[in-house]
Amino acid sequence: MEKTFLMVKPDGVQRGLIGEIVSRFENKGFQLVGAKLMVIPRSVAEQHYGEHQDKPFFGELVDFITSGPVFAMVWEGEDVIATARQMMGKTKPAEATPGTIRGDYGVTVGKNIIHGSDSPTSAKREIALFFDEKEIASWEKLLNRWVY
Ligand code: DAT
Ligand code: MG
Repeated sequence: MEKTFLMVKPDGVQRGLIGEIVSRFENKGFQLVGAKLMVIPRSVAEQHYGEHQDKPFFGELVDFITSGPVFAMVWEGEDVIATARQMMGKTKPAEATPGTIRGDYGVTVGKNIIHGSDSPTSAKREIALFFDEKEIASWEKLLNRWVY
């Protein structure tokens, strides 16, 4: 089954949105297989956002994502990578549809609440960057029988 890396960013943690965000993915029918509250080391943040290292906002982005705890998660499900991106909404909250996480809770691009992997390749890379294999639980969710 497909896995993706999702993360409530420091603004979402500070605003008390962890529970709301976890609920949305649970209610959708996806399965949580890993989660932890952590402060991201700067070197890990620079690797995580490596594709943006030449962008003018890179320094600010790394400062922000390391500024306080994030809630890092691994979720599993059919087409979870693309579907989670849909549920997050567009990068700029002003362009994100109401009903999406960024559309409902974000105002500015710099504080857009949630990160999610954008492809199978980045999901694999990001899960490995944030989680040890032993931190990922393989479990049978009985409700899956009513989802699939
Ligand atoms: P996403 O988080 O939707 O995958 P991205 O990978 O293009 O978006 O950018 C990563 C983060 O960088 C994004 O969530 C917020 C920040 N960011 C993107 N574009 C920005 C911009 N023009 N100004 C400031 N921050 C930006
Ligand atoms: Mg991205």
